[in-house]
Amino acid sequence: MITIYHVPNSRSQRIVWLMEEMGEPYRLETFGIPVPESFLEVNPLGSVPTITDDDADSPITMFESLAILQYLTGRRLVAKDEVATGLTTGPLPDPAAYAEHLQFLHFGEADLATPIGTIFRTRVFTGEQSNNTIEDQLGQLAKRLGFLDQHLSDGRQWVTGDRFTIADISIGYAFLLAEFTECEITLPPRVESYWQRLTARPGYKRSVAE
Ligand SMILES: N[C@@H](CCC(=O)N[C@@H](CS)C(=O)NCC(=O)O)C(=O)O
Repeated sequence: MITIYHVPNSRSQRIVWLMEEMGEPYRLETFGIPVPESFLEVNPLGSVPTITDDDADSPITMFESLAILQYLTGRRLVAKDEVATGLTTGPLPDPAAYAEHLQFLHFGEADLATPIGTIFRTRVFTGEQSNNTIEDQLGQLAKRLGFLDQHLSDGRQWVTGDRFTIADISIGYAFLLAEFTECEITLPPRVESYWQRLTARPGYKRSVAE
């Protein structure tokens, strides 16, 4: 069984969402930030998400949300599970599709969630509501959202085409984080519609109800 160490609205939301999409049972250990001292025995960094997998030959503990998304789908891909196969993209038979998948999977964290998180942390931990770094990060976010809007202009439903994948979970979480942290970004129209499609998914709804 997979155990997810979970702080609601944090990046562990990505993992709960994936498990709901896959329909795989999981166990939640839910807490808040600052994380409890006992959690440092599981992950000395104290960061969420962290998962443990006690179904593996020897127990596995891992952190980093996108790596976990890849692990949880990857291990079922190896087992030829159809649902997980639909949610991810491997290197064969189409390297171009694999490259696009990996690019947008990481775009969700590196290009979207990280600057949003940095703005939030700056405001909470330094008390500064506006400074040159925050302005710069907001400018970067506007540029990246504009790019995403353009990317969606061919009418695709999901970021890599007609198939919903973990890249959509990665990006979708960034919008949830923006809402939760009240980051003053405006989603361009096609990105806004994409966000509506994401939040309409039963798997998303179940994950935020947890
Ligand atoms: N890149 C990491 C970021 C992990 C991260 O920063 N998590 C935050 C919550 S969203 C956290 O654990 N904060 C608690 C802390 O740093 O003490 C990932 O995607 O998992």
